[in-house]
Amino acid sequence: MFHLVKGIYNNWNKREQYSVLILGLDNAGKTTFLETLKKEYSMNSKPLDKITPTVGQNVATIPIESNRSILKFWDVGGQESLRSMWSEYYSQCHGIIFVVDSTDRSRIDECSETLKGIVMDDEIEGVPILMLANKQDVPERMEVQDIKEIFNKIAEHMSARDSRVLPVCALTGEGVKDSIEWLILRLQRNKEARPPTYK
Ligand code: G3D
Repeated sequence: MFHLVKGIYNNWNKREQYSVLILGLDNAGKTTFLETLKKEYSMNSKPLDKITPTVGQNVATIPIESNRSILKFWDVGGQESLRSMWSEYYSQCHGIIFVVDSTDRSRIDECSETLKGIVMDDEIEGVPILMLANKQDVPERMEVQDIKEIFNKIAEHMSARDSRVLPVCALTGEGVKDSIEWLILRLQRNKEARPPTYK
């Protein structure tokens, strides 16, 4: 009887878990974005001036929809030496956030080549991709429209799937929650194509 009740309780209590990769070149603001996200969802976060370059991985689990679902974010580091490891995470991921440093004109080609490498990988077929034009607080930034143009060229290589470019400022949090809300909707819509795991 105990096992039956426990089984029913576990089944009733199981939560959908979506894994989201946070990718982008080093210094794009991935870790800052993740820490700000944790703060926005009332979780413990590091002070933003204490962030150091990601060498291993930063992982954060954020409950959403009154705890009925979980988003698990993986910030796996963007230095060139670490990028070859990204593909190891592709088969398990339900969504990708690609963070762009809108102030770094000198690396925009490298950024676009890196993104192209991601979208061409068969393992992420159908996975929604959210591209964040970060550091929009800096006056010398590239405009979102210019970044969209770069992204649209890459989108030609993608099969039909959800993708969007949104402006954010990870440092102040502007646009951060809106961007996640966009992603949550797509993850849920994509549920049948790529089922969530259960916890
Ligand atoms: P990464 O994890 O992608 O490597 P970080 O990037 O999160 O470590 O951020 C790299 C630098 O960019 C940090 O500055 C961080 O404060 C800054 N940064 C991140 N997001 C924003 C933003 O929205 N606006 C501005 N102005 N700066 C941002 P430092 O000086 O610590 O290297």
